[in-house]
Formats: sequence, structure tokens, C-alpha cells
Amino acid sequence: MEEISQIGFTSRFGFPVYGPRQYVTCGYQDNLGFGFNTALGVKVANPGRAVVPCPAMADFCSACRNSRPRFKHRINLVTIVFNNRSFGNVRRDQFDQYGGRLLGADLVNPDFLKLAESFGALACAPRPRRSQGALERALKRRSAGRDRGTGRAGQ
Ligand SMILES: Cc1ncc(C[n+]2csc(CCOP(=O)(O)OP(=O)(O)O)c2C)c(N)n1
Repeated sequence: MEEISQIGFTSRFGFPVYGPRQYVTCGYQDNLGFGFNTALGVKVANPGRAVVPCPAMADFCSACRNSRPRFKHRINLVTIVFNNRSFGNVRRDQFDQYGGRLLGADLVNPDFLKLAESFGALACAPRPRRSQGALERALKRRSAGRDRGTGRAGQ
């Protein structure tokens, strides 16, 4: 699942899709707020399938409030957050079109690892080269159904 962000743009031409209904996109509406929230619904509708949202970081920060229902209802998502500490697009536009005058484009973010752990989720920050292995392990852990009955999701 993608959303408007640097990784979202990249996935539109770089993510291999081999069948229908495997790639969920906000399309060119490009509305922030779509990614993580929609992923919750997609997972509820497809409980047997792995759903991996790559939300825009800006969206993920505001969508975090939906972590409550996510954990309460044990909606199991393996979420990938790319933290570039900025509104990447906005920042680039300010560089390219406004002579590098930055305004409101750099962000102070929460510690996403601690945030996830505070909900009882597992979290990791792998180096880019190791991210495939980390994702595979997270998905395996999910399919192994290792959740405890505490309302905590495994990932
Ligand atoms: C509801 C909404 N508000 C604002 C925008 C404008 N907008 C597009 S991309 C973006 C920044 C996204 O930043 P981030 O989520 O950090 O992703 P990055 O580009 O850094 O990967 C903004 C504010 C939008 N598309 N939708």
C-alpha cells in the first residue's frame, strides 16, 4: 500500500505487481491521510493476506491515533515508515522553485521505534540493505501467529 511520499512515487513505477488487487494506491488524488488508515480497512477485509502499508511519514504521524483501534482489534499490519525528517516534496519544491528558502518543511518526529514499542509492537530500524530480510522476518512472524492474547499485535 502506498501513499503520496517519496517511496509512494517510487513504488508507482518500481514496485512489481503480479496480479489484481495486490497494490493499493491513493492514485493521483494524492491525499495524505489515505495510507495507514486505508490499510486498516484493507487488512480487515483481507485477514488472510499480508498488508504492508508504506504510509507517508506525515500521514503516519497523524494516523498514529488509529494505532489504538489497530491494537485493540488486533489488526495486524507490518508497517514501513521511511523517516526523512521532512515533508520531502515540499522541501524539494522549496529548493527547486523558491531558491532554497525553507519554511515548515523540516520536521521534529517522535522516536518511531519507541512509539511502536509503547503499543507493544515489535519495531526495528534496519539498514536499507537489510530491510528485505527484516520485512520477511516480520511477515513470517505474523503468519506464524505469534500474537499473545494481550491485545498486542506482533508487528
Ligand atoms: C491532505 C493533504 N495535505 C497536504 C498535501 C500536500 N503534500 C503532498 S506531499 C506532502 C509531504 C509529504 O511528506 P512525507 O509524508 O514526509 O513524505 P516524503 O515526501 O518526505 O517522503 C504534502 C504536505 C496532500 N497531498 N494531502
